[in-house]
Amino acid sequence: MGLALKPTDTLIVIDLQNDFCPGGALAVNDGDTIVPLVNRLQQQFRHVVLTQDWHPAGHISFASAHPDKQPFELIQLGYGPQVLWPDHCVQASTGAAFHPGLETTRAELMVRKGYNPQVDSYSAFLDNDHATPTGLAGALRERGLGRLFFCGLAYDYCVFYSAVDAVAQGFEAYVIEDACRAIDLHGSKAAAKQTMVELGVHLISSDDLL
Ligand code: VGL
Ligand code: ZN
Repeated sequence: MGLALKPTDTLIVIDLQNDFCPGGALAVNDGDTIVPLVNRLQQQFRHVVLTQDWHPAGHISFASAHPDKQPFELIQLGYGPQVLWPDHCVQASTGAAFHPGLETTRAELMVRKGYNPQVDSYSAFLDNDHATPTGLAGALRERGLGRLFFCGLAYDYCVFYSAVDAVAQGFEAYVIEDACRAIDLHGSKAAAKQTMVELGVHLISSDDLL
């Protein structure tokens, strides 16, 4: 407790999918352990949005799509730097499905991203070209939804970029840190945290809400 929630506050659960959980293609350490907490958090909110990383086979973010490249290498693409990942969250695969323990009933909106074969999309709002919107900002505004609370996977990639873009779009953004887990590649977890603080993202604990 501590933070009183308003009726328009919205919980956005980022990419809580099999491939980001232990046993998955791009497993985040302990990624599955947040599922019960995320389910409890959902009960506190009138509005819940789920996002889903949703790549076509051969996606440009896959190392396998680039000759001589290995997963976790950084390359330059037309739209900027891109980490190359193992093949993950291929559309309609088991890996792309939500973790089976995730409560999905109350989600009023599910946003899929990363479906353009040529452009990756970490953020729930904008593709990595920083130009193509997913439509989420407009959907939230049309519904009159206000403060955005983020949880899910991965803290230092899709949660981070979503929270930063939320602020850029004029939303008040909160990241529920203990309801996230990080990939932590080359110090990305600490860097993400520092940038979020600098840009005015509120970093909170689930204790503030439960
Ligand atoms: C993600 C890397 C690649 C994420 C998605 O959900 O954080 N990370 N695709
Ligand atoms: Zn991805």
